[in-house]
Amino acid sequence: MMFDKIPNILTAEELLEKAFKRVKKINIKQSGKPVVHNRKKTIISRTTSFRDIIVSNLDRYVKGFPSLDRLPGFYLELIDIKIGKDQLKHSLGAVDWARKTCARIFSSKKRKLSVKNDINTLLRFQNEIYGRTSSVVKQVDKHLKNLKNARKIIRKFPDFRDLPTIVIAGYPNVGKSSLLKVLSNAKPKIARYPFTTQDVYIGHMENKEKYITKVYQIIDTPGLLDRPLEKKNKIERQAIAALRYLADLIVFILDPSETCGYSIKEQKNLLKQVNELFKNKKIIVVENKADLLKEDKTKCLRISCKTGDGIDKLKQVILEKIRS
Ligand SMILES: Nc1nc2c(ncn2[C@@H]2O[C@H](COP(=O)(O)OP(=O)(O)OP(=O)(O)O)[C@@H](O)[C@H]2O)c(=O)[nH]1
Ligand SMILES: [Mg+2]
Repeated sequence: MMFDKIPNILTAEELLEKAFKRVKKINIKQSGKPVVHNRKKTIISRTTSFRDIIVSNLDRYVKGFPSLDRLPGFYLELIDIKIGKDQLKHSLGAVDWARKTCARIFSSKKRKLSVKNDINTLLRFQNEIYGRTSSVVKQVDKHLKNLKNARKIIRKFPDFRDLPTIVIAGYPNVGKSSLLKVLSNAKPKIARYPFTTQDVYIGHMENKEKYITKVYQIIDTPGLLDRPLEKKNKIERQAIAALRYLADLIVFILDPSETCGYSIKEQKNLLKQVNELFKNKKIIVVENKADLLKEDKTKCLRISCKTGDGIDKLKQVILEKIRS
């Protein structure tokens, strides 16, 4: 998974504490050398290690994040929705600035950290480096916290594979997650209220084709409401991003029973919007909850995720259409 590389990120206070704790353990005892010499060596070594710990940690943080310019469109969009692309870039930039500044603070004093100096002079240089470095790290505390939070969010991103992909979409509560469940190995949360699904989820559907088992990726999305793109909230925007960046085929679900809580008119308006937004994508429209309605005047494929009616037929249509 591409996001496993992001290391655990410490706040300014935690990072400084870790560095101070570690350098305190350094005590140089070269036998045959005078005590003063060993004390001086210890001061120099502690200061150098302090710098190394701070700079290498900040460096790991920045490098651990995937390069935003090279990220697949869907992930970039998810980052923008959940974290804010510009905010993340800004925080990465700030932490990188801190790394460079801490390295420079040390280099400017490095030559003075010499055993030729007396202990008090060495201690003064050490304290200057400790003090200035600490203040730089504290200055970017807000950004370290942003990165810590971003890591938490990014690590939960679903792991998409490069497979033929079917995205299920429709109004809230129409049975999108129920369909994912009957078509794939996934076990999504299903409930009687709208907006049960708040993130994009994935499942895999296997199909034996000649002598090989082919795998298809099926994606369940949060419900969409019939309103202009710019009015859609963060949860809906994830569904739009999945349709835009991941879908080779869209399965759009209608609920003519209206037990979802939304009229069929609203649902059809949304279908129109989806058709317009994704003109070049293949789309299958299905009516779910066929067990609740007897009428049969529609041209749509009718299914019931509850009884399983029409599911095999739908699977067949999906496979034909995605291969065409
Ligand atoms: N009677 C009947 N109920 C169904 C059918 N499919 C789903 N349901 C019910 O409809 C409700 C919503 O199902 P979900 O699968 O959670 O719907 P969803 O579209 O994923 O909903 P959100 O994630 O909130 O957008 C649940 O109470 C399901 O049990 C069906 O074919 N027949
Ligand atoms: Mg759902």
